[in-house]
Amino acid sequence: MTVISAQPYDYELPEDSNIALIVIDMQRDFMELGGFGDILGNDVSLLQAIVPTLKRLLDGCRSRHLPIFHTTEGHQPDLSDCPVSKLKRGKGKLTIGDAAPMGRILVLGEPGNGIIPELAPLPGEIVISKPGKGAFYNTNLEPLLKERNVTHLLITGVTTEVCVQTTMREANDRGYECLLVEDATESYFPEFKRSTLEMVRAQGGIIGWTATTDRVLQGLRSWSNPAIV
Ligand code: TIU
Repeated sequence: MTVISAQPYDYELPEDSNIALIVIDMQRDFMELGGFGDILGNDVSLLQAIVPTLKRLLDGCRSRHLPIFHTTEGHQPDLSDCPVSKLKRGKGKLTIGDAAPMGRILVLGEPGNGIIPELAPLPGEIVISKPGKGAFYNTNLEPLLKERNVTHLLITGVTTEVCVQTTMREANDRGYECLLVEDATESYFPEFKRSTLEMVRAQGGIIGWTATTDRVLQGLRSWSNPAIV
């Protein structure tokens, strides 16, 4: 049994479990000026703080041979997968699909949709394009996790209370044991991040667990991917 020291209590990885890392939406659209996060009126510089920590976690998970899934939020160029409600939301001057400094906003394949270079996926890591906030909605994430017998998920990325929390709730309802990595997720609103961490682990871990990157890496030292050994 591998144990990660977490809140509200230890997060356990029994012998027959398998754990994967999910990195949500570390794309230029949310991290840089001129992207979707910026046009919604957010201070995108706040999200930069987690990049070195998330890189350290990613490298640690790579060295332990965890399956790694990256996601990006984006839409087909014809926007056929974007609900009108999402297009209209916010009443801003620019919206999804409009031309902006990093290409068309939140459109797949545009420069803004690319994952930031520091966290670029390696060959063999899976990149899921998702049209919604949750990574399970209208994607093939669940069958890919099932193929790999994944039972436990480390959840990271941006933003904590939007795509990260939505994904964690979707995963929790599907039976995955989820741990949100506290210093590998960030929000444009520090109080929303704090609240999300609290609501996830409240009521005996109603949605799952939270722990720091150091604790996760410490726990994973004794972990071997059953598909590798
Ligand atoms: N606006 C905001 O906080 N987030 C998003 O729109 N998407 C993600 O969280 N990825």
